[in-house]
Amino acid sequence: MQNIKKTICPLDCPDSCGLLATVEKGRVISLAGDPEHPYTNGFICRKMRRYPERLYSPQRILYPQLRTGKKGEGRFKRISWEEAWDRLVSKLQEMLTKHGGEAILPFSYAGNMGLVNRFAGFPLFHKMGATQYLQTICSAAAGAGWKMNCGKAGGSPPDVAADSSLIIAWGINVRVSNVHFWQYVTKARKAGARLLVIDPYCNDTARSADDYIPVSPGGDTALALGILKILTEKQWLDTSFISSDTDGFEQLEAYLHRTPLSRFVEQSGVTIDQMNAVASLLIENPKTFMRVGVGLTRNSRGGMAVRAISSLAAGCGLFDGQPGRGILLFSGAYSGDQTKLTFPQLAAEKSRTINMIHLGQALTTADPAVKALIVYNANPVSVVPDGTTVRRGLCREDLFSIVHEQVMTPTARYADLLLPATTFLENRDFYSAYGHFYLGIADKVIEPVAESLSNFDFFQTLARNMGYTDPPFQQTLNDRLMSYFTSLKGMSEEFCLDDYRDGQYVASEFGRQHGSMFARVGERFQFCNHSDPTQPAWPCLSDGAEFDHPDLISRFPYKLITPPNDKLLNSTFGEMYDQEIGEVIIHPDDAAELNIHEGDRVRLHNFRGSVVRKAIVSTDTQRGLVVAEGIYWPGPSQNKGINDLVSQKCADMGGGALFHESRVQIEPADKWSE
Ligand SMILES: Nc1nc2c(c(=O)[nH]1)N[C@H]1C(S)=C(S)[C@@H](COP(=O)(O)OP(=O)(O)OC[C@H]3O[C@@H](n4cnc5c(=O)[nH]c(N)nc54)[C@H](O)[C@@H]3O)O[C@H]1N2
Ligand SMILES: Nc1nc2c(c(=O)[nH]1)N[C@H]1C(S)=C(S)[C@@H](COP(=O)(O)OP(=O)(O)OC[C@H]3O[C@@H](n4cnc5c(=O)[nH]c(N)nc54)[C@H](O)[C@@H]3O)O[C@H]1N2
Ligand code: SF4
Ligand SMILES: [Mo]
Repeated sequence: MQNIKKTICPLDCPDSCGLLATVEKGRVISLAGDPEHPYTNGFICRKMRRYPERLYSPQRILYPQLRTGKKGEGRFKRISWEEAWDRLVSKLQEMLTKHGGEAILPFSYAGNMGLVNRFAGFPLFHKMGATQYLQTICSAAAGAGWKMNCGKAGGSPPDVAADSSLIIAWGINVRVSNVHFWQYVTKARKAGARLLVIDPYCNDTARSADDYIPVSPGGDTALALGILKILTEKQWLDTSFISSDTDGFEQLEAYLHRTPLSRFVEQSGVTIDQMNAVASLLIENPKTFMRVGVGLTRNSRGGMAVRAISSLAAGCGLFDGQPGRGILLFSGAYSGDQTKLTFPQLAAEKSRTINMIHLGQALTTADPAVKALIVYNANPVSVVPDGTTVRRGLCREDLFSIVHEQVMTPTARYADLLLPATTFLENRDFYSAYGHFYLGIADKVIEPVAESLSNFDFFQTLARNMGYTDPPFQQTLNDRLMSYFTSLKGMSEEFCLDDYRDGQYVASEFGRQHGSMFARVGERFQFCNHSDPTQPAWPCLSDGAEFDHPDLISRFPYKLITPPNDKLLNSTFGEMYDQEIGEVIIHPDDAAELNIHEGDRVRLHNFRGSVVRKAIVSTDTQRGLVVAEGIYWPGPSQNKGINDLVSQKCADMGGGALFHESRVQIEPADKWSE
């Protein structure tokens, strides 16, 4: 007998799909898109269609395990949960007595976007006085840049794009990382709209676009400001929106006026004709929708790029809420009281803070030293910058690493104590979205596989075993979920909490276009902002940290960016491709100079590390720029990952990472001994 249960995709993807799980004899046999979800519309990506394979994968972690081999070797023996609890409690208590809470470093991100499970460790870590970590790895630079200009205003509903005559995908590979937005692109194009892609390489989306602008990586500020200068000089801007909803335009205008257009052109990497062509498209198409990606912010000018692009959008009045006009970076659909999930009040005093992208540094040089690392919802060995240093840190004999995981990831292989985690199909949670305006609760679809525990059950039990009796540790999952749910603001007027049933999708009031996005939050767009003395007051040009570094340019002549591909979700699903080393796209002229041919194994290297990938020789990339899509697992054979090449330095704002700003040299791999 089969039955179908509703659930929600927990992965870190803007689309947060409504799913239908088909269950037979207690096993999930397939997943499909829910036709009742207004954004999913019955379709899901192929990654998620294959999730049942992951659920029952031979690489699934089924039981608690203790390391028997060397650190990183991935050899373990099974133990019982009783033994695991005993070891955990005695180890943590020893840490607290001997070294204090700051010797404990938690590390988690968004492997599971269910809000209760995502933040489940926070109350215990606050209680223990553990080191706090800044969750900067994804959207911190983008968020900080957006906030500086746009304050509390969120993004436009994605379906507005269906009525646009120009859609701009700016630094986002919609067909790979935001696939459901494509439905609006298709609808708009059927009515004659154009799709313009602005990206350093001709990605899947650009290949299907009407127009493509190959910006220099990190050149978006220059491009946006150059276009804004052209539009200002043509006196084309939306002066009524500028006066009704914005402040500080005169200062930015004065900067644009005194800066020659050639400087913007030069730093953007596009030609003056291309810049003029984009300006003309904006003039011809008042109904423009900008879908802006986080991808363009993963460099040392990333926060500034968001400020410049949103200034261009504001100059064109795209925030005015009129049909077909909009800009979407994050939906910002709801606001809830985060402390109902994290309980910072449990901390007796404020402990030190470490930026999560500095994990390598934290494990090798922090003073006082990190003695215990607790990882859940994340695969830091693969996703964190400077992987070489991270792995060196994890090999420290005096470090105790606890990893709560679903499958045998590169990080799990370094665990001293490895613990089995449920997947979203085995636990209840609450899911919101950052790319659209719906949320919902999904109950478990099947019982936990083997001895796996959800993050919530794991941390609640651990806290109680540690002897903590504070009220948050007595909560059931439903208590915590509902206390957060009832704190939420932003539901549409029709919503009534008492009538809510699992599996229902709740719409945000912001999911409807109604007038200026600033008027509805009672704020104004800030072209100029003096609030942060470390940032220029208005968007302006600056040099890139690694790309424009004079010492590095000659030694490492190629620029490297590392965007997602359609097989992996960050590093999730890596176990399905653990025999693949991944590819790197190289321009034919560069390949000829390097004597590299299609399909060759090539070694990318810099002073941080080296990685082997398979060459794709193609004009999809620019000269001097190589593109390595996908965070493949280092793999037992190579024990390396693409982030070995990436710096621990921060972006210009928010402490974000520089995943798209590394300098490398390239050699045929056979020149090196493996
Ligand atoms: N299939 C798949 N989907 C995903 C993910 C995944 O790994 N795989 N990751 C998920 C997560 S966690 C997130 S945060 C989002 C990521 O979403 P985004 O980062 O918003 O989108 P991406 O498609 O990753 O954007 C990467 C694009 O930005 C481009 N880019 C890089 N540098 C620059 C630049 O300087 N300027 C411009 N204009 N473009 C630049 C890259 O070439 C690439 O085409 O996607 C989510 N969805
Ligand atoms: N080079 C490069 N590096 C990048 C990026 C890039 O574009 N290029 N993108 C960055 C971005 S945008 C992000 S968001 C980060 C993402 O970094 P992470 O959040 O670490 O994401 P994943 O690699 O997907 O790993 C999530 C892990 O959590 C586990 N997991 C899932 N659900 C649960 C659960 O309920 N409990 C427990 N205990 N574990 C669970 C999964 O099995 C998986 O191994 O990576 C960043 N790293
Ligand atoms: S990964 Fe994204 S597109 Fe795929 S099912 Fe999940 S939310 Fe939908
Ligand atoms: Mo992300």
